[in-house]
Amino acid sequence: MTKDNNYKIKRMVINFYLFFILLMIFSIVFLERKTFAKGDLTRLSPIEVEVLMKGKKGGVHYFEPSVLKFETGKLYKLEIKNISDSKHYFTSSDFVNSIFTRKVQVIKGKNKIAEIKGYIREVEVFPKNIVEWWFVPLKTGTFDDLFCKVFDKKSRKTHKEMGMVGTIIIE
Ligand SMILES: [Cu+2]
Repeated sequence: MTKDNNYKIKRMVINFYLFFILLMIFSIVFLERKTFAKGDLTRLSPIEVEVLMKGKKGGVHYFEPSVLKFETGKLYKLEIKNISDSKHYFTSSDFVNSIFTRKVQVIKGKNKIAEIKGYIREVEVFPKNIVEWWFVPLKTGTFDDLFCKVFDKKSRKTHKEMGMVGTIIIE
């Protein structure tokens, strides 16, 4: 009877220590992560923003929405989705001069097929494809120079002339 009780007490003590050790490990990992995110802005989980490239050859071409808003110091994942029948450019030199690009990811279907790192000046997306632009805005401003430079052979105009322009606001 006493042997049995001794054994139970021992087990309880061991369990208590195990629980305590696990708790220590979890708190260390959690605190480490917090410090890490605080120091490295690119390691934050991104805020997802979507912009669609829409239109029809010979008709209209446009960005939806045509106004994009961001805030400095936050990590964004801008999903540029071409859901039209033409290729499109996402070009804004004021924008690229005001951000830090972490990476650009190329998505095919549901799979990520490429990751490009370094300074990015503009992005071209082919029909029915998605490109993700991961960046941290650094400078505030209102930039009216977003446009698409592709030439529409049917209408003999550029997409910009047909309305494919936009504004990027960094607050
Ligand atoms: Cu276009």
